[in-house]
Amino acid sequence: MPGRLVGDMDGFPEVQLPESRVLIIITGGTICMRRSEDGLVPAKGFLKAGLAPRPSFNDGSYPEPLEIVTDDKGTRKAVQSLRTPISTYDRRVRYSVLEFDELLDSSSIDAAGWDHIARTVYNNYQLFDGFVILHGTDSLAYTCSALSFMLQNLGKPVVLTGSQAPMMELQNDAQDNLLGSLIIAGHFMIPEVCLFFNFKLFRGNRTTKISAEEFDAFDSPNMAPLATISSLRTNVNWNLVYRPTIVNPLSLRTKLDTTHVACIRVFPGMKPEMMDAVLRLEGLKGLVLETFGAGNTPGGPNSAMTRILADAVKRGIVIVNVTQCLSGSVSPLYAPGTYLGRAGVVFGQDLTTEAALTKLAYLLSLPDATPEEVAKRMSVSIRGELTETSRTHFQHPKSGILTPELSSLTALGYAVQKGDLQNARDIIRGEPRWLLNDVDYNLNTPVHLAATGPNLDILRSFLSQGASVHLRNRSGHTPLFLAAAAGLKDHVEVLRDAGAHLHSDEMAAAKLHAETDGDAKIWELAGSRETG
Ligand code: ASN
Repeated sequence: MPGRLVGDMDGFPEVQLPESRVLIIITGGTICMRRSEDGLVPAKGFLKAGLAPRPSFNDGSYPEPLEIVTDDKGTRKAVQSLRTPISTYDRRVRYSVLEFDELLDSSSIDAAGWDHIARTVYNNYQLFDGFVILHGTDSLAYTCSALSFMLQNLGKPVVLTGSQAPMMELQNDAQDNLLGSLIIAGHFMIPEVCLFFNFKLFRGNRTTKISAEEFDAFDSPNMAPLATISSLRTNVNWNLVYRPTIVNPLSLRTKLDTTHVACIRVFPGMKPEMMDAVLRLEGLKGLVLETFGAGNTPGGPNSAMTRILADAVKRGIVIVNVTQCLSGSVSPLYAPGTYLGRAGVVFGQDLTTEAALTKLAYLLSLPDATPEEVAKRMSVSIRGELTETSRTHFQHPKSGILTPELSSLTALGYAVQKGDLQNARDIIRGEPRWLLNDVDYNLNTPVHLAATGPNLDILRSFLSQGASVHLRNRSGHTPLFLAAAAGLKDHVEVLRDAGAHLHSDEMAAAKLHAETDGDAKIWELAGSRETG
C-alpha cells in the first residue's frame, strides 16, 4: 500500500499519506437499482450518480484518473477511480469501479455468474489490496459461499455487500454497507471471502439471509462476526480469521457443478416416493437434505424413506444432512439421525444449506471427484465453513480391541516421538484430516505431540495438511503452550505462523512460567497478539 502525494485542494496544504487500492466490482442488486414500471431494476452509472457526489466516497481530487483493469475475459479496459477522504487509520482508499456489462437482480445468478466474478478478482489480483463486490441480497449468501471455495488459497480480502434500499433513495443502508466494506477491504488483511452488512463482517460461507426487509438482513448463526464497526472503530476478531495452512498462490476453480445437485426440505407426512423421484433425476450426483432439528427424518431403520436414501447412496449419490434450524449442528444424537448415518448419509454438521449446496457443487467439479472423496470432504472444514467436532470424549475401546483409528493414532504418536517423518507421512496418508484432529486418552492431538517432538518437519507437515492448532488437551492446553513450556522457540514460531495463539485460560499460567522457570522471550513470542 504505497504512500502518495496528495494534490493541493481548496487551498489546503499537501499531506502525504498511505493509500490502499481497492477494486469495486458491480454485479447488480438493489444497491444500484432505480425504480421502473416493472419495479426496481439495476441501473448503470453507479460511480457518477451514486459515489462521485458523496463526500465520504470522494475527497474531491477530481478529475478522477483512469485505471487499467482486466475484465473476466482477460480484456484490458480503462475504468474510473475515486479516492476516499482520510480514514481514522490515517489512510485513504483509492478505488476503481468495474461495472459488469449486464447487471443482475441476484435472483438470476448462476454458476456462470460466479465464474464471471471469480475471474475478475483473479485477473486483477496483483493490482489491488482488496476487493469489494456489490451484489443483490437474495442470493448473496450462496455467492459468498461459492466464491469462498472457488478462490483457492486466497490471501487478500474479498468483501461482498449489497443493500435493502437503493443508494439513490433518501433512506438507505447502501451508503453504510459500501463504506464499511471499503474500510475493511482497504485497511485489514483478512484473507477471506466475507459479507459485510449492517456494520458486521461475517465469514461469507457461514451466512444466511434472515430478513427480506430489515437492514439487519444477514447473520452467521453458528459463528460470531469476524469484525464489527462501531462509531470510528473497527473491531476485528483476529482469532476467528481463517489462516490457510498451505502456502500456495491464489488459484481458481470455476464451473461449479450446480446442475447435478438438488436440495430437499423434509416435512411431516412427506411421501417417500417424492424423495425417490428426486434421487432418480438423471445425472444427479449430490443432494442436500434439510432435516428436522439435530438431523432427523421421518421413518425408522427399515422404513421406505431410509431404504430409498440408502439405495441412493449405494448408487453413488452423495447425500448431506443439514438442519432446517437457523443454528446448531446435525449429529447421531437421536435414533432417526443414527439411521441416516448408517444409510451412508453424511453429517454436514453446522453447514448452512447455502454452504452445503455450493460446497457439493465445488467438490463435484474437481477433476477426480469420486463419491467417497466428496462425502469425506463434505464433513470436514476446507474454508472454515463448518465447525469440526473431534471426539472430545475419549472412550475406551470395547473388549480391549483397538479400533483402526486408535491404532493409527497410537502408531502416529510413536512416529512423532521418534521423529520419523516418513513413517508419520505413511500413517496419515489417506485420512489426514480426521486423524490429525483426533485425540488420545489425554485429549492430545497429533499436533500436541509434534509441538514438543524432536522433528520440526513433522509439525510443519501436520499443519500444512490442515491440522488444527486450536484444540486443547485434558489439562486445557494448546500445542503452543506445550511448545513454549518446553522452551522450543522454533516450534513456537511454526505454530504462530499457522495462526496458533494462547487460549485466554492459559494466560495466567504463561505469565507465571515466564516470570519463574521459563524463558521470557519464548513466552512473549507465544503470547504476543495481533491487534486491529
Ligand atoms: N432482489 C434484489 C437482489 O437480490 C434484492 C436486494 O438486493 N436487496 O438483487
